[in-house]
Amino acid sequence: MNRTSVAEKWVDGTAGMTRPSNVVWCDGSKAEYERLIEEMLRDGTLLPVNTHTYPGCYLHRSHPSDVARTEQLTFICTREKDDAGPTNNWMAPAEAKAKAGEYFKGAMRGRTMYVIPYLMGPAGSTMSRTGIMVTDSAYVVASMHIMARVGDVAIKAMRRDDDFIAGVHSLGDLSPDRRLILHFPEEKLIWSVGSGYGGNALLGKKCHALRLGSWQARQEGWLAEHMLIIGVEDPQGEVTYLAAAMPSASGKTNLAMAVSSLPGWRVWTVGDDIAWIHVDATGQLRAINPERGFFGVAPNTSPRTNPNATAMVKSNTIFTNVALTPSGEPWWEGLTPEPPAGLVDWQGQPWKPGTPAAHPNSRFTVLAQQCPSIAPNWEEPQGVPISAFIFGSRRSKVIPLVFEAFDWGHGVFLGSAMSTETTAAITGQVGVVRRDPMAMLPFCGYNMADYFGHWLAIGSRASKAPRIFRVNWFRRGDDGKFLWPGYGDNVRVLKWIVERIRGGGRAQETPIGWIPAPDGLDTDGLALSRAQIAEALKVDRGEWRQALGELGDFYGQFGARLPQPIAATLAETQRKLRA
Ligand code: GTP
Ligand code: SPV
Ligand code: MN
Repeated sequence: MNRTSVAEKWVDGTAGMTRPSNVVWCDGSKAEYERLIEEMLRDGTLLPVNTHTYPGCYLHRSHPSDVARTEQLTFICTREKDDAGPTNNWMAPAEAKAKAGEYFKGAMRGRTMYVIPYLMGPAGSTMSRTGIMVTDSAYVVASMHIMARVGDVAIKAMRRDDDFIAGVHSLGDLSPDRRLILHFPEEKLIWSVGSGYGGNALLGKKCHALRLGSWQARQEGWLAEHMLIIGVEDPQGEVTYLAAAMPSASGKTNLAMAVSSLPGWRVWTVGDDIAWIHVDATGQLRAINPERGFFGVAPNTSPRTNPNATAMVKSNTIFTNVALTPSGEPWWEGLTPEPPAGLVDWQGQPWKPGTPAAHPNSRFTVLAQQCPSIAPNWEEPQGVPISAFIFGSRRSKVIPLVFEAFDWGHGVFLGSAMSTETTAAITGQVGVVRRDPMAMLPFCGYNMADYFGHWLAIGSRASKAPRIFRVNWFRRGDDGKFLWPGYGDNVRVLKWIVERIRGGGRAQETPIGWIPAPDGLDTDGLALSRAQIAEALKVDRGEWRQALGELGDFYGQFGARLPQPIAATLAETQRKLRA
């Protein structure tokens, strides 16, 4: 392997700080993956599962205090605090390095330091980017094999000696008191210590592809987004590509793999979590999925909700923090209507009814190529042409099932106005409403006011700006139940979106955007009354006036940095709601 001297020097320096007993450069081969699995089975990092029904699958049980992203320990370390902005945790670079340096010092003693050159994006794509991360966790290496393209393919893709994001990861002692996830965008550097959990430890994913990625994207004029990418095929075989942002554990993987309840309609999966989007020479927005696999939420994945994912994780999958049945099969809440007898819970204890069997944020890690709905062109270097963006969140009240922005600027406003109820994907209280613009609150590596401005600028560079839609599968009725069946029935909403893009799709104007007309949505065969559909689509002016008041407070913290068109659209919407 042709390792660059810059990389070698950086690796040596990192070993000097962390003091591993040996250093191994990873080649990404199948043999390497198998060696890692063997090693982890020997030391108990992985447990076998039933190899007859789940060939090539394993279970990892994490430390019980290391089961989700820890946003309070995640920092953007820019020289100027204002460049991180009011929505990010900030630490001065020198202070951050002094603090984490203590935790890294000698942290790899007696351990192997793996060096992982990785490529985010398809080989041969000008949109792809490279990184090199080191880690002392074999679980992280095996997961990186699945989630990124590892080895020579990455080295070859480097355009210069220093063309990589450098990432240092150590499990440290796994103590939340000695855990930090630090980003130094000005140095193309990530330091993560004290956690082995996905988004904290697989540095190619949220740290590189979103936080540093969004920083680079702004400098270079593209978008790095927390978005799924799909192709929606109509009964005539025409495919329309969409990208959708939704907060963590709020439906991206499920929509990306949806099995349509409408005959003739079909969803093709291009990506389920991250999209890198460029404006091409003709002004068309094109998206690639920088990842190679899926790190998906297990609970509620079932043959009914997500048959593609259920089939996909039947082989060659690493499960984390799921339960086990007496015959050694993985199990999680929702997989079957009733829990099987004799379950062992995610911590390895006999399951007690009333407690979670699988952790609510238990996950599967699996190659994208195993997905039955993977798009045949998902790895094409030029990406797929995006016709519309969707912003979705988890709101039990206020937000209608679907509506369409008036234009690009209004759509950017709707994305910036997004709020959501928190989930188990982050450590902390679940179900609390918080602001989450474009589902990027935890992932935008710079000042979000500048990010809104960047979105506005991208629209003006597009020859034909994609349409923008807002969705909410999670609105509840007075009885507390979901108003919309979701999952495969979400394709009914996608159908309306595709019709709108093509100039059809019946809609009515409201102060917040275009809502489907009473007969606009295809509800054929759905056991929902007209009244129930109207309830799911309702725009309550009183609720909206209050919500937009709170939005004004949120915008306020950006001061003069907030782009004027965003503030103007808020004022205009408030005026319409008062009229
Ligand atoms: P991250 O990987 O954390 O970014 O999550 P994600 O956005 O990919 O979310 P995912 O699709 O894994 O869904 C998270 C949870 O929401 C799962 O338990 C799903 O079953 C549930 N969910 C997804 N789509 C729907 C839907 O349409 N309706 C309802 N009620 N629940 C859904
Ligand atoms: C999310 O939390 O948005 C995830 C899981 O997709 S993680 O990769 O851990 O961030
Ligand atoms: Mn995510």
